[in-house]
Amino acid sequence: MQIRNAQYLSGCTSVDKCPAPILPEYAFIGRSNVGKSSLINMITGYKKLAKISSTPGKTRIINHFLIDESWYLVDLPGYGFARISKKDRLAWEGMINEYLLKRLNLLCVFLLVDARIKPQASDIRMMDWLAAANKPFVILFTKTDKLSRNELGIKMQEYQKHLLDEWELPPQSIITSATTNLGKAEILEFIGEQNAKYSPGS
Ligand SMILES: Nc1nc2c(ncn2[C@@H]2O[C@H](COP(=O)(O)OP(=O)(O)O)[C@@H](O)[C@H]2O)c(=O)[nH]1
Ligand SMILES: [Mg+2]
Repeated sequence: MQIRNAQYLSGCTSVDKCPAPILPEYAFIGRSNVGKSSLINMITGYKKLAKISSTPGKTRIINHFLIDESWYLVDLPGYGFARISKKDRLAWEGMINEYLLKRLNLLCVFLLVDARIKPQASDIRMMDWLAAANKPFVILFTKTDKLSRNELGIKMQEYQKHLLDEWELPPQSIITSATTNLGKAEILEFIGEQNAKYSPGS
């Protein structure tokens, strides 16, 4: 699949204010700075679609993009701030959990994980939560251009080993780089397959 057109649709502060749930939807979630906006720009081919910032912001907004008038991409606010207050963290969790549970057209969550670092408790917690909520998800390993081939192999093996401690069948994953376009075809093929299976109300 190829994307021909992508446009910013809306930013909402709660699931009830999101666009009508009439098209298949895919959400990008992950720790702040993991590369969500960069990856959205990479797969759409629009360099400035999702705002990229190297300083993590605190805005809690669910950003919708309309792709080829036929499906939605969603950029969710990041988690894992070291210095976030408990109140802010709970507000984030409440909003995200509600979105993930109530958004029935959400076909799959892409959980972005920095390929360079060891498994983070916040990411593992998110995977556990998604599994418990029965929400399909795919791990996207990001920033792999910053690793040598050899380092990447080692990191991926370590991560899979960690996942295998908990999962009989580890979650599906795709290796990506927003810099080199690695993983673009695979992500778009995956979305294309899901879109083809989608029928509203099912
Ligand atoms: N080298 C490299 N840098 C990346 C990649 N993806 C994101 N970055 C950088 O990481 C920082 C955070 O990216 P951003 O997309 O804003 O992350 P977000 O907070 O998850 O939306 C920015 O400085 C990006 O340029 C990647 O694949 N390779
Ligand atoms: Mg971002």
